[in-house]
Amino acid sequence: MVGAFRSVDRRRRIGFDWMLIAAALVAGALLAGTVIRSGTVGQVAQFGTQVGGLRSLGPNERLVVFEDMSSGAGAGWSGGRRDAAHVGLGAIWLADPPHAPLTREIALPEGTVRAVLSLDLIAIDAWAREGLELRVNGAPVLRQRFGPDAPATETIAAEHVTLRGRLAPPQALGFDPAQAEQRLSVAVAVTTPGATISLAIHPLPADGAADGPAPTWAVDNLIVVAESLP
Ligand SMILES: [Ca+2]
Repeated sequence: MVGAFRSVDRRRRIGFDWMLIAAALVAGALLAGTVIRSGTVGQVAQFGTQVGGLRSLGPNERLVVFEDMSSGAGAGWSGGRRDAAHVGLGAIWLADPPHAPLTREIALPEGTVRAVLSLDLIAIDAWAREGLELRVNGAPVLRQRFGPDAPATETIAAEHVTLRGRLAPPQALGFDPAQAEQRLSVAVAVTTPGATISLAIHPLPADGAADGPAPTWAVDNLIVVAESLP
């Protein structure tokens, strides 16, 4: 986490407790890919302030989780393991075994009125319309299928939840040189979240298929920002 964000120069006349998070994964304005949104344009404000492509923290916002897996983080997940063996993918949190969901309970500071979670879901190796479902506090909010002819991202309306994301084009990044990885970057804003947020990622079998072995997948760049009232 050290070096991943830095204090803003005070000469900019903003509070010295402001920080910039190196979160191109959240902003990603220059990345090609498919943009996914639920909610209206006006709800963009739900995701906080972006300055020059970086997420900036306001005086009422706190960084609760920042895990790019470059250090030994990730222990909060229900299972899986850190993998840093593939330079193209960097350090990631591998679902292991891949058919098991990954879940995470995230405690929020007292008085949190909104939490913004962001993370990358990475489909590795051969996917043929199998998918991943993201759940927040038990409610499915997004389903993404991967593979050559996978359908568009499916977002599911849930109370107090606004969502956006970006599906990057396939890139061969390491596990199997013959296969391309796919990365979906998701941000979820949750209002009145309570004391904790539960996050779960469930593998989905291909449409119409019985449960079977799941392809390999991973999580990376989990960031949680909590906002309280002034
Ligand atoms: Ca990483």
